Amino acid sequence: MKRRNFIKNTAVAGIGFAVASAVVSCADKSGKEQPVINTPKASLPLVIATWNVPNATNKAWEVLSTKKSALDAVEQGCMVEEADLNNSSVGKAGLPDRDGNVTLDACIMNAEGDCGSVVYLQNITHAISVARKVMEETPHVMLAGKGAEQFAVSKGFVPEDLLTESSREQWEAWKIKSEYKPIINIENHDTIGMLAIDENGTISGACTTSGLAYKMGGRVGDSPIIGAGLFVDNEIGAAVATGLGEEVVKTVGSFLVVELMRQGKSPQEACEEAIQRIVKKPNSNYKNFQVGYIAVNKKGETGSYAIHKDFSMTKYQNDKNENFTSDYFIKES
Ligand code: SD4
Repeated sequence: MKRRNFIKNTAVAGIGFAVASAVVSCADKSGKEQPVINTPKASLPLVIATWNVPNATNKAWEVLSTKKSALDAVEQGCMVEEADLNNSSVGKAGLPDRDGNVTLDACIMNAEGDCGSVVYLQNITHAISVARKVMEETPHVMLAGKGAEQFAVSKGFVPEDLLTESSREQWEAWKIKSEYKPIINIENHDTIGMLAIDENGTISGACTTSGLAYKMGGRVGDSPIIGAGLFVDNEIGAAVATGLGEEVVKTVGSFLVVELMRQGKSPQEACEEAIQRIVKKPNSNYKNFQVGYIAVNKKGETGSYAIHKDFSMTKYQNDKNENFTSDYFIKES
């Protein structure tokens, strides 16, 4: 299936929240038809996630349909990708750093503005659930490395080897040249960032990743950093990032998207401006890396935008689970 076209995934019927919305496309400056995510008549609840992750949004929707919270929905949705051995950038089977260690970053944020995060977590698949425990059961916001792992074990998480045979083989092959180059898009799914709004308009968000493949040992990206990889403000909306974390951190990207929405921009406009901030920086080397944002506002309108083509957003709304190719900055590519 070509991701440049709208991709329709599993439409799951039967879990009903009624309403209507519309998806439109429009022409860009060159006159080419471009997909744009737009929901003039937004409806709640809804779930959006970075990349093509229908199983994850399906799970989150299922959780919302049992009247559980948006926080439960994003946690359980992210867990699906963390456990998926075909996703090489999240949880178990995530590609390792250059020393062969799989190290996970994750964060979660609720409607009250509480948050929890783990960085450089090893040997525990469900980093997002550990992040939630940090938020709910410690006086802290962030736990790192061994301390995070010990905390997880103390809460009943069972340590396991996250480096699968396939990841090990890919790492061994990479070591032959040991060329470090961020991969622009990993086919179809990648770091998962998920935002959900329940029927009452309560927003939560989560983000989980194994970070950049073959990163330096000890490297931490944007995904566990509140304000960079994820930000939720229940009065305004929420945003989450994917791509080269260093660039997201430097512009405090997700916080920026939410603040732009506070100033009156739509989620789509806010995502576009946050990408512009990155590409317009002096000496920005943006042709060589990808960053993508997705966002939702309090009304349930959504947006997504990236530097390069082939970024996408999965949205579950109105009983439909769909994947939409995002609009992007570099039109000539
Ligand atoms: C990071 N933002 O560690 C993550 C990686 C990512 O799609 O999102 N890849 O920088």
